[in-house]
Amino acid sequence: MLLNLDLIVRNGVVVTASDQISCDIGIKDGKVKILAAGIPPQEGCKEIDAEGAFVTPGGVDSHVHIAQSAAKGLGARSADDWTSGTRSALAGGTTTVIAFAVQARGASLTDAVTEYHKKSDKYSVCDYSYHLIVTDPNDVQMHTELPKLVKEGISSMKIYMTYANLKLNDGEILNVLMAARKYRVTTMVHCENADIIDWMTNNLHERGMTEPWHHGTSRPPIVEAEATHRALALAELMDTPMLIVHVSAPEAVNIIRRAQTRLLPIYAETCPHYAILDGSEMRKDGFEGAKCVCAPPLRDDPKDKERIWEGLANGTFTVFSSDHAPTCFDDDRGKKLGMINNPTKNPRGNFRTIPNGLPGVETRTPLLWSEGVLKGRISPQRFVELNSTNAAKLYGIYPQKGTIQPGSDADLVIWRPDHKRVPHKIENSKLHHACDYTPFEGVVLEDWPRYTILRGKVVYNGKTNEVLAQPGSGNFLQRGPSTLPGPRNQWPSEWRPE
Ligand code: DUC
Ligand code: ZN
Repeated sequence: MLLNLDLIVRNGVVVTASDQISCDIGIKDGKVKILAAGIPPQEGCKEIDAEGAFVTPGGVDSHVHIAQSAAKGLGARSADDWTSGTRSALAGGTTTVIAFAVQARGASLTDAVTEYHKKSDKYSVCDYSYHLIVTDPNDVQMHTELPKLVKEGISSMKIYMTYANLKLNDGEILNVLMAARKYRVTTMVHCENADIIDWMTNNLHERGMTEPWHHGTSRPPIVEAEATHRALALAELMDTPMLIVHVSAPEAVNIIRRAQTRLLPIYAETCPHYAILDGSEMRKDGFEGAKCVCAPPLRDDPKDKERIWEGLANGTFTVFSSDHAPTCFDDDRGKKLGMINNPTKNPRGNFRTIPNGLPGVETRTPLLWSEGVLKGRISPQRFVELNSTNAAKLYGIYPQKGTIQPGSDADLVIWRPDHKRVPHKIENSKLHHACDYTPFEGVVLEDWPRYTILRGKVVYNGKTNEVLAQPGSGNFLQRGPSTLPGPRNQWPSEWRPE
């Protein structure tokens, strides 16, 4: 049988969101051509022996901030540019990232996209796309620019309920949701109540309570739960799908689960830091806690992490994303802003001026694999769903991305076979991002990708820890509408969007 293959991955246990099958993978022109046991050797074709190890689809990280300034508007600088951020992605088994093109208030969505192409196109080493961050949903933007961008393959937008420079009020959110429904755009929402956070932050400052962990005090679970409930009410009113990003509080998980049980098309995302870390990180010595200031915050009750794992196992969470938002610790335009802009001279800094966010694009997949699958919390199929397939479906790139089947891009992660697995300690010095720390320093994993393959090419070799792809080799992905369940044509009143 002459298949003219370029690469055969032999003896793998190929995992998809539904199945697990022992077979070889034949790859031609960057695509999976055949899945079969015992593919005959092909002349001039490279081979990799997976030695009985799991082979999973390349990761799709649908929430990364690369070369984007931090949401608090403090003039913080992203540690990563598109090359370092996407090299880090490949080294951790992620072959596709979806980052954010931010509309400045009063400016156009198209300008945001044009600017972001300049930062990414010649520099990305993995495949990529952008969500729009909408800060000014006026008629022209929603009904002239948005449909044009949808035609160009940008089929999702994110909105915020907090941050002075980004937040929308409920009426503006309804404008966004109406357009999202009309043009079949997936809407992502950052759910935290802005007024409570502002009030609490001012009050804590008046009392001199500015240490890093009071970031958590200022936005307790109820802040996330209230906004989540409100966002879901707006989605139900408009009968349009919605994904709640970076869910951290069990109170919010319960609200989401209830909506899903009512069969509303509500999706949810959580992130490694909410499953692995807790609020004690922000109480570390000196200013160390600033490394783990993110929003929503890490939660104080260590048991909450198990609630997150429950949601990952039982299907409440649709996707597991990194929310990679790196600012360096030792940088006057990074976490140190919390020491520099510190009017009360608190020796442990001022949480209000610490940029929010953690790095994590490289550690996301290995953490979910090791802490989830290898520790028996989730099945390999559920891992694939959370790590790749559901994001590809929700954001309109399935089955090109997110699975292993004939015709799909040959994006693969080859893990180590049982007999070759060695503990892998996470150390920042081994990571490929440009951030000077990882919040997961010292966490010991049971495995790390042995190879990452992007469109049929080995782009990361785990033995040497080398990323082999060149800047500009990543493809911009034109995306279509979500293929997960959408509007139901049911409304809570006589009102209809059209
Ligand atoms: N929170 C955000 O809202 N954005 C980026 C990172 C974070 O922690
Ligand atoms: Zn984010």
